[in-house]
Amino acid sequence: MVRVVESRGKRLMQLPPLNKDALIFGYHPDYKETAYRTLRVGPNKGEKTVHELADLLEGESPVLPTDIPTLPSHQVDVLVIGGGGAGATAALTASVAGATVVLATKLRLGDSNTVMAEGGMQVAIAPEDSPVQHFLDSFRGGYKKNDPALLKRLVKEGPRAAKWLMQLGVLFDRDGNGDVSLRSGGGSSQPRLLRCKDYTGLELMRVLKDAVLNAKIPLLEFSPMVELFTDEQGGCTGALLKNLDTKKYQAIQAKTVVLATGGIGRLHIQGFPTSNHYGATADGLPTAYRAGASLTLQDTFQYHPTGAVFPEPIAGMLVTEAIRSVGAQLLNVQGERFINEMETRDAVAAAIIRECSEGRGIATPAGRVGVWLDMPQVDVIHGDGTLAKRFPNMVRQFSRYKIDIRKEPVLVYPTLHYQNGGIKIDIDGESGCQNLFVAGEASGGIHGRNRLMGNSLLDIIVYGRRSGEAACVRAKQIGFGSLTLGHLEAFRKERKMHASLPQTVSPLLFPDYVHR
Ligand code: MEZ
Repeated sequence: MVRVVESRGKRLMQLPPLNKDALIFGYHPDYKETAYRTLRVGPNKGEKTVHELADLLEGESPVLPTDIPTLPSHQVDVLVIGGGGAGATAALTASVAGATVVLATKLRLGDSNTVMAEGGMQVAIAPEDSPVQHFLDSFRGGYKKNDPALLKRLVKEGPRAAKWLMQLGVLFDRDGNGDVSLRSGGGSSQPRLLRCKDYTGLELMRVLKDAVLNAKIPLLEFSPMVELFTDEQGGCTGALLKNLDTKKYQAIQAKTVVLATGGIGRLHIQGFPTSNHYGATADGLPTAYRAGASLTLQDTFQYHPTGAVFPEPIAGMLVTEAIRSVGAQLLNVQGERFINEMETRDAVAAAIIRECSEGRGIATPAGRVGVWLDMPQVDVIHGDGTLAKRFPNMVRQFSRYKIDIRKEPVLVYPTLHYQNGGIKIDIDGESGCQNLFVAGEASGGIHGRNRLMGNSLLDIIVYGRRSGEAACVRAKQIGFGSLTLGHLEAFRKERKMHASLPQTVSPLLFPDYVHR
């Protein structure tokens, strides 16, 4: 720590030359071959993903034909599954468009990764910016593997999405003139992050939750989806939920379903800690997969460069990129900078892993390793009080462990933050299984192989709205389908053709910390 303090003010702005390809292929976890295997069953058979996800996709359903109740408890136009930002947005939009809606969620409305999003939401609204520029930055950041049609809608509808949120009551930070103020994010050519200090997602969810409650959308909380229903044509017709209190199954018949079950962090891929919510166990992926929806970019994950590694109780907790965007620097044990802190996340994460694996990291008492993030540098650059004013959440989170980030650097290491891929969708959010729409982190294709900061809060709003709207329109055109599990029978038959498939039961619903 002494080296960090001593080097402040005389740190070279000149960084070692960056060979980005060598850095990423050499050190980013996405390129660790032993972490991957080829899928043997389902729509993506023959393609690779990490073992932890493959275990779920190739796993067994908990549901037996005798588990299906004879009658559905609800019949609705649109069933939304997931109580985070994407689910709430889809439910609100479908309801305003005239659909009858039920929102079912594993935990409570709002319990999700959305509330943990800190740094902001990207929207191209500055006079010198444009959706085209936003597209180009995101496409470059995603290694041009983004689905261009999906990305185009994301950036184009950004300003409208932000306006919708403001009309609902979201209080974005403003500058001295009362205009919304914008900050820069890694890999972006323009400042375009709308934010609410460093608890942007919490503020969004506060407002969305209120709106869902005010709209009196029926809620089924503590009721995770364990299987989707399909009809004879293979289209989605509803879902089977499990009441966590009574352990009883409940069938919901719906003309359309919007899946917004969120991310994957709690699978702790490759043993990484995570910034994700307790419920982030990828439940939508195996269930949609069994129902015939294919995945895309299922081999790429985002390891946010700066997760806390000390103290142990907060290992994995997000330390927002926004702190780096205003000057906090990364330093190895020698007190040397080793990467431009505003490089894309995959490069910064790979550089930290390289420093640590080559002996230039700092060990924690619990046996982890990390590098320094010099947060006091922010107050040195912008004046005392900046950290407290702009990052109250960060100051408070660390002060609970008697660490004053205004005075001392903290130790960080990459934390599993986001699944870049997910269920393949079209521009209305519809998956390969007809009448099954997907919004938010469970979907894939928008972000390519590396999502830019702030594009996920935008994604949940833009695609929450698009899928909610499209699900309502479709529901008005069709009738109810039968509630069968024909797809599951077919999947089970396919499984039987392989002797050594995992015995994992999926969806997982909760992280398996006992065995870990
Ligand atoms: O979009 C994100 O992942 C984000 C804003 C994270 C952060 O660093 O705050």
